Amino acid sequence: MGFLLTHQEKHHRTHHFLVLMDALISAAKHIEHFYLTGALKGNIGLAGSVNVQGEDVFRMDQIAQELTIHHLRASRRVIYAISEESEEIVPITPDGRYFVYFDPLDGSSNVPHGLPVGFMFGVARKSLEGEEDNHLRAGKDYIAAGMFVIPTGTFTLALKDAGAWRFHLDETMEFVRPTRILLPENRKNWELSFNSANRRTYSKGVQNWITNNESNYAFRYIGALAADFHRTLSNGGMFMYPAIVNHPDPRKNRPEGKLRLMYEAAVVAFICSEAGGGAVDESGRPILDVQPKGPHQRTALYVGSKPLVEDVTQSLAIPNPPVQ
Ligand code: AFP
Repeated sequence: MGFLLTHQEKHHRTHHFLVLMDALISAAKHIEHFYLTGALKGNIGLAGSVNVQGEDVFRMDQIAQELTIHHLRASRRVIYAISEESEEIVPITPDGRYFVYFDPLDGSSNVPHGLPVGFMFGVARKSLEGEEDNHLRAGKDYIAAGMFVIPTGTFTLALKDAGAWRFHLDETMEFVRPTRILLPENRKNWELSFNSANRRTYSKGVQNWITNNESNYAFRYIGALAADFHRTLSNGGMFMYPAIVNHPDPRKNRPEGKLRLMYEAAVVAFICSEAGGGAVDESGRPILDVQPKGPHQRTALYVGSKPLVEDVTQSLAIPNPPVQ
C-alpha cells in the first residue's frame, strides 16, 4: 500500500484507487488462504455446476467469486464488475468510480492438483467529463491491470504509463518489495509457451512459424495463463493461444480463440505493454485496441517480447501458406 500511496501522491491522484486496490488485494489474500488449505478443507472438488463458458465449476471458483464480490462491494468504489463466473454484469455501487473485469480463479484444471492458478483483473475508470454510458472498455482504456499467481504469493501490477511491478507476500501477509519488470532484451532465456497438443489445429502460417522458431527457445506450459505469462514476463519470449482453425473435427474449431478478452487477454496485454512488450490477436491487431462487443468475448492471443510478437504477426498476415 505504501508503494501505491506514493504513486497516487506523485501523480496527484485521489485515494479512491487505493481503496479499490485494498479490496482487490484483500480478496486475493483470502483466496490464497482458502487455496492453501483447500485440500484439507475439501474445497478443491467440483461444485456440481457449470459456468457461463459451459465449464465445470470447482468449489474454489465459487469461493473466489464470492470473496471478490464481497470485497468490491465493501469498497463502495465499483460501479459494476464483469467476472468469468457470472454470465450477467454484476451491479455493485451505482455511484462508484471504477469498472472491474476479473477472473477470480483462472486455470481451474490446476485446482485439484494444488498447482498455480491466477486471479486476474483489469480496472477502468468512469468518464469524469461528460456523460458516462457504462460502455465496455478496451484494454487501452484500463488504468491498471494485475494478476496474483495463487498460491505462490506473487502479485504483478501494471499502472497506466507507470510500469509493471512485481510484489511478494511476506510473513505478515503484505505484498512487499516492488520490483519493476521489463522484458529482457537478451534472448538467452526466452521461452515459448502454448498448448503444443493443439499445434496442428493452428493456421498454416502459425504452424510454419512454430516449426521455424521453436528450436531457438525453451518451451514451458502449465495451463494457467497467469502462471505461464509470469514466466514470459520474467524470462522474455512469447505466450500464445492461437485460433483453432484446422481441427480434424470442424465443430471443435475456435476461430475466435479461447481466452476471454476483458479479464484474460487485455489484462496480460496491458501488463506486457507496461513491461515493454506487445500483444496481438489472430488478425495481428493490438489486443489493447480491441473494443469488446460483449463481456465474455473470446480472442486469440500472442503476447510477449516485441520482436517475437512482431515476427509472428507477419505469419498471421499470410492466410494459408503450404505447411513446410
Ligand atoms: P480454465 O480456467 O477453464 O482452466 O482455463 C484456463 C485458461 O483460460 C488459461 O488460464 C490458460 O492459459 C488456458 O485456458 C489453457 O487452455 P488449454 O487447457 O486449452 O491449454
